[in-house]
Amino acid sequence: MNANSDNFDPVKYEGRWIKHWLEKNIYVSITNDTKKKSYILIEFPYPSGEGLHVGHARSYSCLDSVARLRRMKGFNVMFPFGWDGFGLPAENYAIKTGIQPIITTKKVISRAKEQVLSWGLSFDWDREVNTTDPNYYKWTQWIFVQMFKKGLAYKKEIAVNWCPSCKINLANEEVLDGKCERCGTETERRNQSQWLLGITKYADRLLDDLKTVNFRHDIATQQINWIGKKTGAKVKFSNLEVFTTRLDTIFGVTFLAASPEAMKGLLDKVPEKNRDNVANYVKGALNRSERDRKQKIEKTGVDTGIWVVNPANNEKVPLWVAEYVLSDVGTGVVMGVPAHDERDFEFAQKNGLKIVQVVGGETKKLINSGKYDGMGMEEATENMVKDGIGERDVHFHLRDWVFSRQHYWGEPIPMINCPKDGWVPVPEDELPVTLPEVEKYQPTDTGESPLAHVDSFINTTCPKCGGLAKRETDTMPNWAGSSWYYLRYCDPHNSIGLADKQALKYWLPVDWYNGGMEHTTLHLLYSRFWHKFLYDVGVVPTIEPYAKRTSHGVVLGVDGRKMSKSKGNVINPDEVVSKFGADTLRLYEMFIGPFDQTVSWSWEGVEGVYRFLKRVWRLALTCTSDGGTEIESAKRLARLTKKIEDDLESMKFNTAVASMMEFVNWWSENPNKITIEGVGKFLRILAVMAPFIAEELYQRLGLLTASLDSIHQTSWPEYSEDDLVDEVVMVIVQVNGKIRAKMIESKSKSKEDLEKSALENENVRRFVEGDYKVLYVPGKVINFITE
Ligand code: ANZ
Repeated sequence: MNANSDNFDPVKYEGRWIKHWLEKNIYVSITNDTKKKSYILIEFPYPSGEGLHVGHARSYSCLDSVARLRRMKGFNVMFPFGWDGFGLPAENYAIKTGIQPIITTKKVISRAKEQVLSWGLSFDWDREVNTTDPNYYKWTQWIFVQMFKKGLAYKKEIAVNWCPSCKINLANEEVLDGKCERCGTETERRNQSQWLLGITKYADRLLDDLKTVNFRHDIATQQINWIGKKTGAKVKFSNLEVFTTRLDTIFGVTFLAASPEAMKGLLDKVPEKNRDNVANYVKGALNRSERDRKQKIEKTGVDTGIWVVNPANNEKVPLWVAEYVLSDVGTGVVMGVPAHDERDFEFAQKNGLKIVQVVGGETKKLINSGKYDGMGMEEATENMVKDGIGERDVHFHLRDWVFSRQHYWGEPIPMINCPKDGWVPVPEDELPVTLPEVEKYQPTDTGESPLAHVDSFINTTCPKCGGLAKRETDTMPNWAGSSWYYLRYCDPHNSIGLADKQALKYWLPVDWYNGGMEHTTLHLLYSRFWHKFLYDVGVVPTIEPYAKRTSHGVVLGVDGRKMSKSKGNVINPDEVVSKFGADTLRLYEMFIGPFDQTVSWSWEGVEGVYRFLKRVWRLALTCTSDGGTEIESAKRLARLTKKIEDDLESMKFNTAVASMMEFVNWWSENPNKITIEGVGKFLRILAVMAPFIAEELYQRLGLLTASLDSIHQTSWPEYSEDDLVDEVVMVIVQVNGKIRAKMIESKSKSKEDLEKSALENENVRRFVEGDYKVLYVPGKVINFITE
């Protein structure tokens, strides 16, 4: 055997193993297997001209190691992959190259597939899906039709966010600080007739059911805030309704303020002498972007001359129009309580309005409030509602989802507009409505879909009356196909349903879903909504799609800045693979830093990992000890096995790699202490992180049982508990001083790690919502303080 480490040439053997693994089908998952299932999911990529980047490689490699670990531990693991092919990145690439999106998308996907294959990820390619495949989007359209039938899809003229650069209407979730989330251009408001999906009907369930899943704390919090449930009351001042969270302060109302949008509809009620002034103010405000208005520090406004009656004390208060009142919050009209609301205070001060205090300083009891004096906030609200001053009401920040896009590269919305019958869905047996080939797929300046110019597509007959009718020309947003792809993976070739019920029952919910933080209030929320709808119509067996959700941090350039072509700091993963091999790329990206944190690239780090692998290569091939048991190495291997298991399951990929390195350091100092059997164990552990070198060495050393095709079919090394005896302690977990769990943990575990493990416990997490502090008495008690 050649023990020379100079012949360490990963690039040479990696390609061979990729082929071998594909041929031997070693990563396939079988539906309804008797083994316990584990469904591990990473967000499928959208193909853009740039190819996949090191960020993809990082999260994929990390979750791949979990999938591999669980597979070796005897789980029937499904780790699928696919392509989110519709949408802007693909369309923009097609526009740039002047080649039809259907062609560029295929090309880009096949290129990306080569990349993914080269990384040695253990995907089950039999389950590959592609959202642009008519056999796939047939079901995306089918779901839309079901929503329409249940009244959840409806068309309405609304103000939409228009990105003048992408020429696209965006959902609220896609606008960040008034700017397009993709290109950063400031968005404009436009009125347009759009399809909307009634996600708000699911707001309460989307909120409440978060308690049934294990989402990372900040992911759950972001969703809670985005849904933004506010409990309060609605009150009528004359004919004007306001929404308030502080009904108890109603005796302190000194004015009402309407948003410019709400005022627009009230102009005819404005007394003649004020009308021009008010109309001018409204006009000026409506011309400004939402963002400007939200940021505006100065609280401007105009007195409308209208007086309304406060139902609590029958006093008259003036109605103003003011920019700080937002059209999409509550009813668009607020009751101004300057003594107790900061925004109202600024407004009153600037405009010389009265300020009346109605809640006493220290006691926080009501004053100046007639018969309610002396009551606390809750008691006063309760009584005011009883007395009919206002009605309890709930408001959400969440809005219905704008689902129309006037773009070519998306699923056609399967609807037909009949002059007689109105909107009629395309009959299910006529789905899919395939996207026609067109000459011009560029978006138009008018905001009309490119399909609007394709007569052969538009003109059709009404499924109800048979008369002449027109097809909808809008397409779906790029979030459509991804809202249910994890269901299709369960049964990707089904032609009579979106997936077989038994298959869904077996695989759902997804056990672990990892993806970008930026999708928290977009894809993640949307897909939870679709899933709940599909549950209601009896298609899926669970109320939630994902049992667990985690997110990864971003990989920055060596300069610590976001990678971008213009900065010239983009690291191409292909370059790393062709120079060092995929194992180095994978291990380095696991090692680079804590998984959920932002990290910077370092070539020294890459080289360090490469040297580590080279060392493993040399040590394994020069192992001479072939008999007996060596207590020290057995113990070390047992602990390593346990450590890697624990680290991977708790996403500490970096410390997992560090432990491997530590072991190898010891090994190189004690080359005779490890038997060939020990080397085999070590390689089986390494196999989950660096699958190529582990395979190559295992087979070279002749360790593979004849009945198997790969080290990746072997099982995870076993160890005896005796070998582990590291000191353990029992840690008590409290939330606000109440005992919620007890954990047996290694004495050396850090506070941060204990905190994480504690939060993984359902009984602890349930009680920890919002911000919290942690008090830790080492080795004894960990206490979460949430109040
Ligand atoms: C009177 C009041 C008194 C309010 C008080 C608050 C405190 P938050 O506070 O963020 O939970 N509001 C209602 N509609 C609005 C609109 N269209 N634009 C701007 N503000 C609006 O949100 C609820 C409160 O926001 C409501 O309760 C209302 O002011 C204001 F001491 O009513 B409140």
